[in-house]
Amino acid sequence: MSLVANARAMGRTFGSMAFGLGAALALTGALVAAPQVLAQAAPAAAAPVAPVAVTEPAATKATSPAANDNSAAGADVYVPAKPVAGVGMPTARAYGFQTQFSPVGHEALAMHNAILMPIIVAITLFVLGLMLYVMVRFRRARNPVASKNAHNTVIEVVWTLLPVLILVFVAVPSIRLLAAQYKAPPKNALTVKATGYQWYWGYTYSDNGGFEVISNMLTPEEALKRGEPQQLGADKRMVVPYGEPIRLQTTGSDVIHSFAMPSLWFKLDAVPGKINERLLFIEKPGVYYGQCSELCGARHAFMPIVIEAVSRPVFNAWLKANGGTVASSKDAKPGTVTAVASPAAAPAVAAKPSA
Ligand SMILES: [Cu+2]
Repeated sequence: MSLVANARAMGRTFGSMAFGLGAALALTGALVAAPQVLAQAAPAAAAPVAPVAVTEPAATKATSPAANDNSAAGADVYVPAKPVAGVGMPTARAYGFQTQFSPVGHEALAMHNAILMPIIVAITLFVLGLMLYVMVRFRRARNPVASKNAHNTVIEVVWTLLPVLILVFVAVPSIRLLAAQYKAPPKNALTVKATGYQWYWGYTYSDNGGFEVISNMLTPEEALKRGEPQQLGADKRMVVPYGEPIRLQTTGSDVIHSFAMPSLWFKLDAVPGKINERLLFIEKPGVYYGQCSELCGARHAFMPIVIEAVSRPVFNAWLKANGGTVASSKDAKPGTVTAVASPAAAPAVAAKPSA
């Protein structure tokens, strides 16, 4: 076979490869260009086990997370709420982020969906388009004599300045988000300390008598019985009020753990001999699931975190039921979120007490 024929055959091969790449890219682009798909989905990595569907009547499934508001049941009594499938927990076969329930979570998700993803997709498509063009237009068969150009001042200025401008454009909202994530909690915030143990969590209510709630993962059978997602359900929950600032502190008792709640945009290492703290603000009542996110030993994968956000009166009742005290300065502080479910939507009697 002559050299020319060889080059032609190679050109054809490259041509079909380019077509295949283009088709694959078009598909990827279509997928990526749908930010709402991303916004609804949960990270696949955070879903080691498909969550068990809640085996409740349609009333529980169909209602919004606000349906978990116990205060709607009338009396200020804490009854563990049933989780709502797909809310505050990972979803099977999903990708992207979980739906957010905190102000900083909304900001971060918007940063990802409206700024980072479009820029990344545009740059990727642009570079791939350039590569395909060069591969086809300047292949040896079509362009046997290569150009000897070594400099082009205009292009060099453009490809230096453009990336700088893009980075500056991304840096402004990025730094603002970083600052928002580490904003100090206000002085009157409720303090809760999460301690990581090998391999379970303890929640200490420092402002309310200093009692500690020890939380262990449910066995698969028990989780199924209670309608809890497997490997995410725990026997005791960290109960906190919604609609008010919480100073969530983390520490480790033995090794480094990490307190991570994907749907609340909260992740903070729990380090022995040290207290980290961050502001946690939960907008809606509901049950939210997370996991230890720092490899901490043999049972690292089996120390889930369950936060239940309830109204302030129900939280106070829960404190008293657990032998805690109710601080007067923080008593009956009105929540800034006023969403309350209709009484019929709260399945108070259906919930199985775990406290
Ligand atoms: Cu851990």
